[in-house]
Amino acid sequence: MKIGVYGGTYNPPHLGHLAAAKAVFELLELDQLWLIPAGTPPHKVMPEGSPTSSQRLEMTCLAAEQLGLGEKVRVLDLEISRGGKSFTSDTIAQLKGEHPEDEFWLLMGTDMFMTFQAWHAPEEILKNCGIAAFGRTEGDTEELFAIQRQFLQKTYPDAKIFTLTIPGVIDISSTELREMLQKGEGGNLLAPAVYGYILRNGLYNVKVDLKKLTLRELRSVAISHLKYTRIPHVLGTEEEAIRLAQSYGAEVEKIRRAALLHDCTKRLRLEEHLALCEKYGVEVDELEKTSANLLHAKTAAALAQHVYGECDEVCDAIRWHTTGRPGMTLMEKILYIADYIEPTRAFPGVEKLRKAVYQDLDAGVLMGMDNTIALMESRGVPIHPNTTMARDALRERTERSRGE
Ligand code: DGI
Ligand code: FE
Ligand code: FE
Repeated sequence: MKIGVYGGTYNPPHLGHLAAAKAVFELLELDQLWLIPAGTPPHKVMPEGSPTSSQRLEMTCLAAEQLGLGEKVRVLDLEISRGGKSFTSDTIAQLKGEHPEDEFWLLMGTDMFMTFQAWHAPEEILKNCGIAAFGRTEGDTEELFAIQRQFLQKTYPDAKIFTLTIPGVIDISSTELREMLQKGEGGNLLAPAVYGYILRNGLYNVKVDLKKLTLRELRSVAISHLKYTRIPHVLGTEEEAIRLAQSYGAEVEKIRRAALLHDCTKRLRLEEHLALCEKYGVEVDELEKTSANLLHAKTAAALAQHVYGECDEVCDAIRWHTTGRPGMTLMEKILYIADYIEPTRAFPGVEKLRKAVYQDLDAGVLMGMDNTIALMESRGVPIHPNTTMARDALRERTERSRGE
């Protein structure tokens, strides 16, 4: 296997890292890309607002997911868990020792490449891997690269060196970026999930009140809670909910906020849901105790209320988005069904359901509930009483209005 290794402090990981990683991955036709956040020297005093090592690790994981390479990209904690500052030569030697059959390529930006001979044990590094240097700015010309490449090639005759300029790559200095973040700028230089994570944890002294986030900020924060594969679903739900709110006269801003947060705890395990319920005093019945699927609606509503300060209407829409309940409000119905028919959903009958929803909301929601119940029955999943009661109440209501 051909494996690219890209180390850095990732403080924070930004779009420059991602663009470079992606370009090298493709140009070198790598099979794997391993991102390795560096450890920090134990004696070094970090400026206020600095992320901890594990927060840098988490941000790097969020950023890595945005590459869309799935299992082909991994984030390794070996330098962070080793503690203190690591020499690249040790890291590479360790990786090569563990994976002797694989071919390693060390990714680095221009500044690192230009001073490579001054690193600790460069010959040791070159014994175990090739180096892939990329120009990060328009100014890093191939000419400059060539001189250094020739020098290294002469000094280390067996070295494998590959240089590439990545056209249009965004040049971002982490130092400047941190200063920008402090001033409330720079969010556009980060993957939304990473920016959301920074806001959520108040890193780099960003001063935001989580209870007063703008819709844009809330979107980033919401995305930072999600697994990469769920992002299109949540953005699709927002889109569908806007359309439905416009058709049926609901408050667009509120339904958008509800849609963005509706699955924000979907990533959690059952124990984590139960811990959140305990923390926020959420009552849990016997069936819910066994089902993360049922609990995610309640824990997401709890975060919406207690962490993000959302109003009752928004929280209720989130709370009832999985089961529904008797006497659902317009907002609750819209979120329930937007979740079901949003553009990325593809199941037999979805087109018919979409049509029905835009013709008559109640009839559409009822159809959705009937489908869900039938599907769960066929799979032997225990149905929550709220689900059944919600369906019965809506059925009665639609039958009554038909009879009139
Ligand atoms: O979170 P999503 O996947 O976007 O959708 P959702 O919140 O509507 O549903 C999540 C899961 O919950 C889905 O697999 C179906 C399941 N579910 C819905 N109603 C009930 C239920 N599971 C049980 N056990 N009982 C229910 O009444
Ligand atoms: Fe859900
Ligand atoms: Fe959902």
